[in-house]
Amino acid sequence: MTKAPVFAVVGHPNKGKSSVVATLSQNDAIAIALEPGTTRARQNYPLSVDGRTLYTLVDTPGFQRPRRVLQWLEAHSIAASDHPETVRAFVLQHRGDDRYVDECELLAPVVEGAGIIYVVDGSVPYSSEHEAEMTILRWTGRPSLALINSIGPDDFSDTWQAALGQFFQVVRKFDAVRAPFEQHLSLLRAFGQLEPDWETALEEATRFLSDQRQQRRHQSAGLIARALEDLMSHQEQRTLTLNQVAETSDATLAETLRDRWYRHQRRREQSLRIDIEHLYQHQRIRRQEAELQWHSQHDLFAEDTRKHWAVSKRYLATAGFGAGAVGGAGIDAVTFGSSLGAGALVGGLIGAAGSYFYGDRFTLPALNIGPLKDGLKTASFGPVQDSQFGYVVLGRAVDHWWHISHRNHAGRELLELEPADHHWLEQLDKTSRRELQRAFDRCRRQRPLSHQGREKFTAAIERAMTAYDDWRLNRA
Ligand SMILES: Nc1nc2c(ncn2[C@@H]2O[C@H](COP(=O)(O)OP(=O)(O)O)[C@@H](O)[C@H]2O)c(=O)[nH]1
Ligand SMILES: [Mg+2]
Repeated sequence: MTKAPVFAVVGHPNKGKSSVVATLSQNDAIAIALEPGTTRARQNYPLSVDGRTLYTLVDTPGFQRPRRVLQWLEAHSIAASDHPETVRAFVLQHRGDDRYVDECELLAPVVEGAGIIYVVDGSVPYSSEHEAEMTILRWTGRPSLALINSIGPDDFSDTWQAALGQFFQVVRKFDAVRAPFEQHLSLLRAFGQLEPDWETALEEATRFLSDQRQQRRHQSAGLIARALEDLMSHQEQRTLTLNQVAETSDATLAETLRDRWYRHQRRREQSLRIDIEHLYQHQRIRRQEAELQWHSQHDLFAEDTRKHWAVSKRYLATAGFGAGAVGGAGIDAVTFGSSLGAGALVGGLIGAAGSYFYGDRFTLPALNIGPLKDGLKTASFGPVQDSQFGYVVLGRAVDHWWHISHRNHAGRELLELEPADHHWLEQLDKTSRRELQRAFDRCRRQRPLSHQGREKFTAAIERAMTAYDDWRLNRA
């Protein structure tokens, strides 16, 4: 097996070198700072899949004294044919020399065989002060690629392109923070073209990464399916002695169980978020998201939450919603208006009809107190009977997944999850709609999904994720 390629990411301080390393090595632990000089020693960041290193990125300090270095090189070179040797001699002779610590650190991996990724900021004008460092890099004779990464809003990439083209074999625009995954792959392929020794390894790397991306999508669907099963079937229970029954009012009991139920649902949703983030190797995302909310007095989902994530009546009709329970009466016959009063009443109606409610608000479970048995009574709260709950949780989960799967590891901005203004599931095919609704129905009856049932549920969620991805793409 050939050795995995190594790329040294070099350039001026504070131009996005560490950001490029973070993105290409899928590692969000890399120091990216506002202050120049964050990186003093070079640092290796391998990208591994299944314990195998596909390639390694080397983060380096920026050039500090390129003109001095070039002077030295010119003074010690006789002909162009000795340029790579002269650079090597420079590094050997100046190790430990305080003046050239940064240059030695960044040139060492290159003279040891790394390829060069030179990073510049295309939002500031090109200036000839870069020519010394570009010349040094050219002298190394290593395969080289320049990236124009724009940090600010202005665009001077044309002049950059013209200048860089004279020093580097390939010049690409590459936004370290926003470049889509396909561009990461395309960079790797470009490097494979530059260095025949790396072509096979990098072809393989792009294949591994594409497969991994598919797998992660599938695994995410599985994680979302599990969370939905938990959330939709969750029940809080409490067993009371006769004394306790006498001392505790139904209202208090309902409140306690309901609070515990809310808390469980919120925690479970949070753990799903973290699982998805870790799956994509995002370990330190700061996230802001409205919690699942209810109007606690009425056991109603907060209207905002519902408005943004619930599905429409038309959607439900095509999902096989209410079949059987509603029968010939038609779906609209069981639609209550928002004029309908307190949650308790609504809850009662739902319990009685064994059906759903999808008016302008939607309901959460009612308290259930079982019969006396051996001097004990069992009170329970849940599972939720309203399948809109499932659609809300699903919508929020898919939206979060989408942001994570498209986020580069250089991203440091707060992840703000805001509700969509669109019934995104309307893109989904009918079969998937039915699979989702069927799974929700089983869960709310606390009937665990069979292995096959879960596979179908997961597949439907995965198609919903794809539909959402397409919808986002078309909107962009
Ligand atoms: N908006 C934006 N900011 C970036 C981009 N790349 C880097 N930055 C910012 O530029 C600064 C320097 O980035 P860093 O990767 O640490 O540069 P380095 O010193 O060359 O390693 C940081 O504040 C980054 O957040 C980019 O593509 N877009
Ligand atoms: Mg850095």
